[in-house]
Parts: sequence; structure tokens; C-alpha cells
Amino acid sequence: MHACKPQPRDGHAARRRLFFVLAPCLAATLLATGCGDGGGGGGGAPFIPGNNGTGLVTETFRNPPEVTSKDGVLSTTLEVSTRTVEVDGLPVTTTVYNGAYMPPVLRLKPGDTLALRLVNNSAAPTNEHYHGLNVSPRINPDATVSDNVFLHVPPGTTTDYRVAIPASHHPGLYWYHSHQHGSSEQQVMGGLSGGLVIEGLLAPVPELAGIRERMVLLKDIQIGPDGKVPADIDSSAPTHRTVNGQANPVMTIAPGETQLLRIGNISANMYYRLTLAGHTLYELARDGIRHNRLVPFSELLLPPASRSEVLIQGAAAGTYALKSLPIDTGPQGDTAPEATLLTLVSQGEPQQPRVLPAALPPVEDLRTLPVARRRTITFQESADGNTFYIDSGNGPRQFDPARVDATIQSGTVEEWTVLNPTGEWHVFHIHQTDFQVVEVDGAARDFVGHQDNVNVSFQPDSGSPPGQVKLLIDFRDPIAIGKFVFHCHILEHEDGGMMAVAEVVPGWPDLARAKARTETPTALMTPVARESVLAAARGIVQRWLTGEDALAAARARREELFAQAQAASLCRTDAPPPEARQ
Ligand SMILES: [Cu+2]
Repeated sequence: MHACKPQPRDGHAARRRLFFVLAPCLAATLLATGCGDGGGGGGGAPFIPGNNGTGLVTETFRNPPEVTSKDGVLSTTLEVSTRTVEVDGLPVTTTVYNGAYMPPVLRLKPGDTLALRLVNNSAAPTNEHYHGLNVSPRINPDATVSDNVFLHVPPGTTTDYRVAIPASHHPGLYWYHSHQHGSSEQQVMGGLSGGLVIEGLLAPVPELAGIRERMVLLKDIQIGPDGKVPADIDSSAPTHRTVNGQANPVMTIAPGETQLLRIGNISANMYYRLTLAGHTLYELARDGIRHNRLVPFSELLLPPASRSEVLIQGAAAGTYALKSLPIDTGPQGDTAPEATLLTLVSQGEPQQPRVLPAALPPVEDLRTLPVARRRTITFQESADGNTFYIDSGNGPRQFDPARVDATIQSGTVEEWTVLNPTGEWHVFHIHQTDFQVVEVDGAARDFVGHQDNVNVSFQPDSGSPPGQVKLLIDFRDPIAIGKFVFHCHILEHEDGGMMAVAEVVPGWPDLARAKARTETPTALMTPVARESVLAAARGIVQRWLTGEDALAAARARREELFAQAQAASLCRTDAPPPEARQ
């Protein structure tokens, strides 16, 4: 929570309730089913006045625009500029991609290259991150940029990103967004986020061939009295929650029809607790990674940046609300009232329901692999909730791009225990790779697959253990070699310092490969080329050794930094008791 100003929660809640009761009323001009709860409940087939002469509703839901790869390359331009766009019927002057609040979905296949030109015509620096992709974090040899968030694109300049997507990449839903440290909350809330799909999710499931796919990209925006996103965003303040930029659109399905909803939380700070009245959400993939089986949900928690690709099967004819239930992220956190996000109308000729697959292709269980190293990562914030830290084992620190907080050997799997001793939820996310959640608050979790984003619950009171998750993080793919970040994906917290730098350095297998590459061909090279290759190999070894030196120095300073942190009262000691929560 941003706590540097009063938090008039009651007033906000009342205003939000008013707003979200009004929004379904607009949809009701189509539905004429009343606006008490935005629909819900099957119970026969209510008369639905249509606007196309058939008695059937013509859906207002729209998938976002798309750009797709061709011949292995997706070549596109995103222009960042400040425009006045309309969201939820209101004009808002904000910074967006290509003049639209909802930018195009980027669709690629495994093995493709994304060639994205980012033209910054706005007044502030920005950059691009490709959330969830297992791609290089480096600058490419041709000076184009891969998924590198340390690079900034100043106003009036252009940067060419070139992101090579491995042929073995997981197919599923990802997203792209500004990762401009210090401004990411403002820029993402203002509009700088969009969807990205790696195609092929349903390929190994022939029983689902040909089903309709829907993009359900969740974005919220606060619009101040001046028609702009507030300069100092209060993460509990009223906001406009949208699906693909639309407020409570009407989406249709036939009774019995199976559809794939690609649901992505591409908001800055907002959590969603999703329920779809009358329907079960069968989660096929989380964070773009297919599970080993379908996981049914009646309520789905989607923290900021998480994605869930779910199957639904149309219930009996009627109207049903996709809602987000009320949110409360803890005594130091934020609240949000219930909201109807989308209205699903089941109508038309019933279909024979598809038989949902009993099993999906196997997913590698990382628990079968040796753990190279264990770390404890602790989310911390000051007692006033204004300053955010991560303790990566060297004491609480705010983000510093020039410092490496965790040096990791490529080719390994590590076990990270993420602790949350604060009074509000945080969200752990790491770039370039994925992880397996093996424990949540001390309880073993069933193995269904991998993910790149996970909620970490708060510490209920000073007598309870901190919230915690235990993760197995996969650093085996050398594509991750380089520097990148891990952070809380509540962007208010990330901007406030809750981010740290990881560096994956070549491990012994990589060094062995580098040595072999160096020794074999050098006899055939010119002296200059040979010296260049040998220098590169020496550089790899030196970086590896330097990483070890840094680790040793960090260990030596750990006690000293911890003592400093305690003296500065960085550890939370004054959270209100649980009964004080609203
Ligand atoms: Cu956080």
C-alpha cells in the first residue's frame, strides 16, 4: 500500500460500489435482465431481447487487435505517445502504444524472432519487457536488444528489440509491458501493457481442436478529475476495471460449447478473484505453461502479472457474470470491492460438450533433480509502508541496477524460500525462467506444473510465521546467462525498491563447452581471430570467478548489514492486529 497519504477507504469503497452498479446497467440495455448483480444463475432461458432481429444478443466483446509472425519473424512497431483515448466511456489523456489503450496482441510460434521497434514519442523514458519468455536478457551481438530491462529508451529515440524465441518454448499466454523502474506503475496503469501469445497450447490435445479462443486481458485504470492517471497513484483508490479495454462487455457461448479463455492480469497493482457464475474454470495452463492435468477452480486468484488459460463449457441458456470478488491484500495492503468484469450470455443451439482431457502431456517434476543451492529471499517494507526492500541474503536492500544480489551458476536448479514478514501480500516474479512451487506456507503443494509468478501471503501477526513459498527455480537453460531481475510484481512496490538483480554465470558444463569451442578451431584461425576467441573464453572464466568473489564478500558483510537494518527499524513491528482489518 502507498501509505504516504490518508486512506479514505470507506469513501472509496462507496464510490466504487456506485460505479460498478452503474456499469452493468449499461450492459442491461442489451440484456434487460436487471442490473442487481450483473447477471448470474442459469435456471432456464430468460427472454433476451436481441438487436439483430433474431432474439439473440450480438456480442460486444472484442478480442484485441493482433499482429502475427510471418516466415519466422514478427516485425512490428510500437509507438509510445501521449494521447486522449476513451476508457469506460470517459476520455483519459495517457501514454499508450500506437494511439490505443488496448494495443495489439503479438502472436508468434516457438522458434520465431520478435523484431520490435520501440519508438518513444512520449516525454518520459520507457522500455519493454517480455514477461514470462525464456529468452536472453542480453544485448545482441548486432546491438539490437533482447529482453533487457536495464536499458532505457529516452524520449525522442528509437530502440530495436530482437528477441529470439527458442524452438522448445512453452506455448501459451505472455505479455509485454514497460519495465521503466520508478515509472512502471504509472506507465502500465496508463496503458503500456499488452498480450503476447506463443501458439500451440492446444496442439497435443486433439479433443479440443477448433474450439473458440478468447483473449481476456484484464487492465484497470484510475482517471483523475483532470482526465489523467494520477501522478501519485493510490493503489486502493477507485479504478476502472476492463477486459481488453472494454467495461463489462457481453460475450456469447452456446449451451455445452467449450471455449478457451486466455485470461491475463496485465494490470499494474490489481489482484483478481475470478468467479464465473454457473461455470467451472478448468485451468489448462498457468503463466503460459501447460499443466500436467486440468485443474478445476470455482474461484481463481490472479495476482498482478499472472495468467490463467482456462476451458469453460457453456451452461444452460441464461446470463452469467464473470466477477472479481472483493479484494483485501492484508492489514498493510489494499482493498477493492467486487466488480463485474464481463457478462457471458449462453444462447442458441445447444452443443454436445467436448470430453475434457483426463490427462495432459507430462511436465518435468523439478523435485527429481539435485538442488545446487538454497537461498532465502525476504520481502520487507518500512513500518509506514512507503519504502520497499528485498533481502537476498545480504540484508534488506532497495533496487540498484549496478549491484548483483544473487549470482547463479547456469545449468543448475536452486531452491528459493521466499518469506513475507510484512502485513500485505507480495508477488514473487523472476525474469527469463520459471519455477515450481513446492510449498505454500509450509504445506506441500500438489505438482501440476510450473509458473513465473506467485502470490506470497502476509504475516498475520507477530506471533505467526511469515507468509512463505518454497520454489524450485530452473536455471539449466544457458539462454538465461546474463543479468536480469526478480521482484514483487505489485508495480507500486517494484518502483518503490522491491526488486533485485540476478546474474546467471556460466557453470562448469558451460565452461567445458567454451573450452572445447576454443581449443578445437583455433589452429585454423588467424592469430587475431584466435586471440579474440581466447580473450572471450578468459572473460567467461573471469566473470565466473568474480561471481564467486562477490559471493564471499557478500557473506562476510551479511551480519553487518543485518545489524544496520535492525538499527534502521526496517523490520515491521507495528502491524495492526488482525481484528483491525476491514
Ligand atoms: Cu509487493
